[in-house]
Amino acid sequence: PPLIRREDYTPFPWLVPEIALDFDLGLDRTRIRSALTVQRNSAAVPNDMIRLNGDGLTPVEVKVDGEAINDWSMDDADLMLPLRGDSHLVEVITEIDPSANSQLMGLYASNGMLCTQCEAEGFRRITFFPDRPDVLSTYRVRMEGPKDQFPVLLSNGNCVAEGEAGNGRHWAEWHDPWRKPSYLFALVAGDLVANRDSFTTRSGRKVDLAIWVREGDLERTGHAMESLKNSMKWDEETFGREYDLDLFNIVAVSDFNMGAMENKGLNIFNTKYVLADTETATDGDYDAIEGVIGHEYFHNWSGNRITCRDWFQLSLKEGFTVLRDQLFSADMGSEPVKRIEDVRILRSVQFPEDSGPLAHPIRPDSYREISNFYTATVYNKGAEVIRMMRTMAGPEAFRKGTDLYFDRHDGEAATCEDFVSSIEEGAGLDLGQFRLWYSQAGTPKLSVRLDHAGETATLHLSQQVPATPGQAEKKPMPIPLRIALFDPETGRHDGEKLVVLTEAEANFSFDGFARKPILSINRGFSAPVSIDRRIDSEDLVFLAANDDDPFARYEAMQDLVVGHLREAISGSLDQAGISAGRAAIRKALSAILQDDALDDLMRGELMIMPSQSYLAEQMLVADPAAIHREREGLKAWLAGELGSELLALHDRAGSVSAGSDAAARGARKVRGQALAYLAAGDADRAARLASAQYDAAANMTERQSALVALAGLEVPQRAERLKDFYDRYRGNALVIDKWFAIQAQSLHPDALQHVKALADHPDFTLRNPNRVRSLYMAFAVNPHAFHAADGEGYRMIADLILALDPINPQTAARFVPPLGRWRRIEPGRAELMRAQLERIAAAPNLSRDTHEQVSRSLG
Ligand code: DPP
Ligand code: ZN
Repeated sequence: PPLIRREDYTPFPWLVPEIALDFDLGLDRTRIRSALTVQRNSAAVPNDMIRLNGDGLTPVEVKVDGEAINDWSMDDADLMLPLRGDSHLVEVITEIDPSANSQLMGLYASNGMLCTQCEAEGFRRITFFPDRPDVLSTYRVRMEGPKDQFPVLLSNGNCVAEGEAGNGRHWAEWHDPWRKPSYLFALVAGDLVANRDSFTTRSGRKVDLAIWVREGDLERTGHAMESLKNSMKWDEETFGREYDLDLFNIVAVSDFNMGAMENKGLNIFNTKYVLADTETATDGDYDAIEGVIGHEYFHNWSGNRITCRDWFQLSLKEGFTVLRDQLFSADMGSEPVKRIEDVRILRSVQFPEDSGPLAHPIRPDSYREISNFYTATVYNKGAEVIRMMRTMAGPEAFRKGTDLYFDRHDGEAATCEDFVSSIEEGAGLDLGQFRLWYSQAGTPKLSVRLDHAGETATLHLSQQVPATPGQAEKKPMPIPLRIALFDPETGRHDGEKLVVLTEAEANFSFDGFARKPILSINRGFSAPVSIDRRIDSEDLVFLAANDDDPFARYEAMQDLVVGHLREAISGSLDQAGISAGRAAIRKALSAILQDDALDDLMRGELMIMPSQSYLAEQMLVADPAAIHREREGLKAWLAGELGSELLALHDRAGSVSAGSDAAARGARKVRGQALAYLAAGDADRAARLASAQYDAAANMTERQSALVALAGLEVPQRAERLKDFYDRYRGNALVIDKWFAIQAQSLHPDALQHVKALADHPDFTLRNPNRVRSLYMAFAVNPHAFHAADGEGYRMIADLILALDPINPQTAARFVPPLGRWRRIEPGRAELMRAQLERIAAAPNLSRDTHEQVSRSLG
């Protein structure tokens, strides 16, 4: 497959101001007539041919200006037509089989309904079209089909006409007044019911809202609807963005590759991000729904009104929209807790990506398959980069920058550069050097030391940006750091400062310190860097107990544990060193358990141990077995030392854990954390506690955390409660996904055997992405099982990739990165991982998706 390069961008020689689509719908046979008005693009190099992208299509009929023609040709999968004049009407008929579309790209059948997914390049699987985001058209869509099978017919924009067609058939016509690229096209036809509501915008437009689901799911759409209304209001208040149609539809489908899709006026969602009630969804699920509903809604401006010029600019809409959804969720709930959660995801998913064979800048320079670039780097690091601009500008000036961006580029297909220039000008920042964040991959490593002499404290900073594939040499990046200097005796500081490191090395001096202060740095995680700080563990214990920046407090706790485990894992600690390290952690954790000033949501965050993947990331070459052993060993030791405090917390939280307010949610969170520690200690006691919690649970949050604890233990209650859970929720796909995932992710020594057996369970299928992920992604991120010393875990993931690739290549390719980490794993396992990648690479007919990921991983 060819390499596509950012620098090769050229505008398309033809404009397509209008497209009319006519669908004759059927599950196994849908016929599509499309009519494009095309005009020469005076801004492009003229071309007497038009290339209409296709994927797996054969034209049934081609007409130009009303006449059937036969001088068309195919170039691979694309349709090439000669066009000699300045404007033409091009009509093409295609026919597809939605029920055979297991890739879930284009138009496909799911549970008897028809739906679409067109981002990034799915529209070309429906009809021939210049399927690129810089070709903007207004869409008119007519669809017709059997009324009993498809009583509901939806597309983008407004329904302008509908009627009966005889023979039990009906039709509807939709018109979207806003120009859009093909990736935002959507169509849904099925037997659905709606939760209806409305929202009046600040300028008085009444918008009808509908969330469409299958009969029986309606009662679980309330939270999604509340989240939607909150999103609409928040975007008006925070970014000045108002909705621009009279109708906003959301449809939930159970077979979906992504989380959700922002199609204009017709968002299509994975059911996972719509359906919730307290019996079947956890607090985490509720938060995820709010975040994704917000995310897709916010795309209406950051993505739809202003879209991307080409797919290299993906972070233009995704990085910005992730930042917008993060700020929204922070405003709806706890800002510090949200920040910590976002950083945890960044560091456990994006940092490993940035230090491995698939590292790429947030604005990539080349790709073979764009689906492979919907990554944590483009999304989450992309959001961090824009957040840094906001930190440097301050929120008010940043808003001036975004206002200018929306004003200046509304209706356009824009670039990341357009965004940066708008912020630069609107916010009054110089972002010259800052643009390196768009072009350089890799997580900068920052070394930090604080010296003290006389009354002066001097902060020494140096940065190093590691080499990444294709980028051996790096330039220093501007790194904005929020810092504070604490007086160790008063426990206070005299105000936070922002320092921006722009050189490879620099010193910053601060006067007026009679005593050596304690440094709190990268407060709020102001820059997405990894920090190596020379700091005593007493100072970390101090910060973990006293820092007034909640993130910094969390970070001190993490550093304390990471620092200790790193030494313990490397074997460089003697008995005294182990005792001293553990004692410091015990002291800090105990302070967290006791601190009455902390709310439980925050306490729960502070209790969470650094993940194995984050720990592995700290080492050049990691031994997963040693990491697992030391991390679990520390947990078990803490469970023993702080057993009565943890039990008391579990008990106290159990008495206040009902309800949906922050206090109850916090109680459920610390309850789950307390149980996780206790389960590492005395197994019988933990099993009794967890079983009792499971049996008494009035909500999924508590039931799930109890089952997670039990699933990791070799106790009789394990099988009993797993069976109960399955019987209780049989038929509810989203909850059965949890049942698979809990077992695949468990700490149980036989987790790998359990996954093998579950693959043969009648409820398991490779055809549903949620189900595949619930078993195999959960397994691939379960280090002790995936990294089984004999390589069996690697073989299972390779087998999965090979089996799934012909069915759903986009989802199959997502399983390559866990194997791609091989260079950072100890040599014995590394060899076994590499061998599996070689085996995949040697398979015939590999998809472009999987082929690209495997060859980059081996390269
Ligand atoms: N639907 C995906 C998202 O919203 C891709 N745009 O991020
Ligand atoms: Zn998005």
